[in-house]
Amino acid sequence: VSGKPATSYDVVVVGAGFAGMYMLHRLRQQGMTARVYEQGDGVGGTWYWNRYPGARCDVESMQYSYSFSEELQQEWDWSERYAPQPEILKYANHVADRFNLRPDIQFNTRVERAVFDEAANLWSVATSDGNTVMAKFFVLATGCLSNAKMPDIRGLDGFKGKVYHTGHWPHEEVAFTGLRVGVIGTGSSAIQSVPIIAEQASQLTVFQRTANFSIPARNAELTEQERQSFRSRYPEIRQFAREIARNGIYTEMPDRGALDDGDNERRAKYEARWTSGGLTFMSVYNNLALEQAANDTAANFVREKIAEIVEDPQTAKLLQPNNHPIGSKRICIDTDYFKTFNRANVTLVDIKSNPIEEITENAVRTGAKDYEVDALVLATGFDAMTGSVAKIDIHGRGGQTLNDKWAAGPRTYLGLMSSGFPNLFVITGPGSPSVLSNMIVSIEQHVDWIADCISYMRDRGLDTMEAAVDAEDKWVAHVNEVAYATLYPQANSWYMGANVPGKPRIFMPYIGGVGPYRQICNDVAAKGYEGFVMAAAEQKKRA
Ligand code: NA7
Repeated sequence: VSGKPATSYDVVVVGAGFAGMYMLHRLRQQGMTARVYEQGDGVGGTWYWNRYPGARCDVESMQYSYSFSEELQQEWDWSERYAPQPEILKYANHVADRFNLRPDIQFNTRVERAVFDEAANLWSVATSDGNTVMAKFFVLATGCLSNAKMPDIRGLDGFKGKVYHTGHWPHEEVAFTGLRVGVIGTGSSAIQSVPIIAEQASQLTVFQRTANFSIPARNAELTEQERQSFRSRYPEIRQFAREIARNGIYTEMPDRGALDDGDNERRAKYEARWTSGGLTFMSVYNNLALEQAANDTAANFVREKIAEIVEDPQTAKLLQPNNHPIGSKRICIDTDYFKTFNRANVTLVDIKSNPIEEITENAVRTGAKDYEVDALVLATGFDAMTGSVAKIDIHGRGGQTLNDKWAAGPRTYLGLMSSGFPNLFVITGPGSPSVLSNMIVSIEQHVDWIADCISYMRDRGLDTMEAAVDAEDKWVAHVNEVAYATLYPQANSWYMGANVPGKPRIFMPYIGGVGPYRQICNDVAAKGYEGFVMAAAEQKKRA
């Protein structure tokens, strides 16, 4: 390759999930050249990797879908209230074909290193196939829950049976029939997969460190009438999700707090939400995330439900979360999770009071006893929000690495850029609503904002853009302040980085709500990208 000039693009995008695909589409519409690198051999990101049994989105399918194309949203038929992973992946593939995205996506290729060349104002991007390309803009569409976290448990490597991570599930069929299976972790992935694995396995042992709140999903097939009713109201629904809803989901907005109702009325409201199912359980009142006493009413309601469902009182007690406010860890929604523990072949093991000491060749060993298993499912989650960014060796101005800059926690302005790293955008990065929202709503907002910004720069002959240090400092302080006005930081959650040993405890997403956040981003743009420094190269280099 020596002597050959590097290929150059206007934009290099990392990741071909929902963010990367829409980013590519927007850039091409603007007549820009873009190259997307994707480590998987297909599109879909999180929905490409998370193929575990029972994987489905907990945002309803009619809302967990792109809104940028009217034809697409009118023509695509979602089959169920919550789309199962294979259907979401099919949708992602449909989008890739419909908008002819594949020619600009290079699959099976990781971006390993990116260095900002200060003389040329270009990013030099090195990929796992040994190539290096140049790009004016570098966009990380790497996803927030994409870097599967293996637990650091002694002996795991020596286990003789099969080991699966929910976030990195094999593409071929996995059969647990007749096997003794151990599931480690009780987050959303476990809560979705445990009821299904229990039906297949001869014996299922679930190792729980922290009990989680979960609400029935009440999944069902969508009728054509339901789909049509949604479609005909799409303009209103999408606008609400973008501009008004706090989490990007169309739902009734609560007008009162939990303690404004009497006991009976409150109970009736919780009961109604429990019966209708889904994430909107938390939006029955407007202060559940803010006031402990209000939160307790919802938490107690769910704890009572668990006690009603689970027959063995000791197991029920263990399944009742008791050390974090409801919602402060991402609330789960399930189909028969708690009921599964009534099955004779399912056992719950409390590894909080009795931690796993090691994994032997054929068992999970706690201080109390060995639990023999033939296969292990690690439902241990992700190094969320920053994990996939950190895997890329990114060098900004003065050779500073992003990992060094973020060593004490991510620092961004608006969750979009980090000072010292010109022309580097993060889609749904830390400091934006991201994982606290319907991801597709947040993805579309960021992609549109970034695409508009790039076109603004092109129109004005500007070469670089970066976050100003003071704007970034203020934003980081604001993100923190808003978070600490809520109950969220009380939980050892992945929002806080608390699930990764050694990761700094910082509340990473912006909790101010997607509507207000969008307004802030729009205002910043309207004021000529206030808080960002934009410049034209003073001297254009001679060829
Ligand atoms: P989560 O929600 O991070 O859950 C991971 C679970 O694994 C959780 O119960 C953890 O307990 C447990 N865990 C993690 N590491 C260990 C070790 N080392 N030992 C024992 N138990 C461990 O990941 P999910 O994949 O379920 O869901 C992620 C998101 O995807 C979800 O919120 C939805 O938005 C979709 P802990 O709570 O840390 O004590």
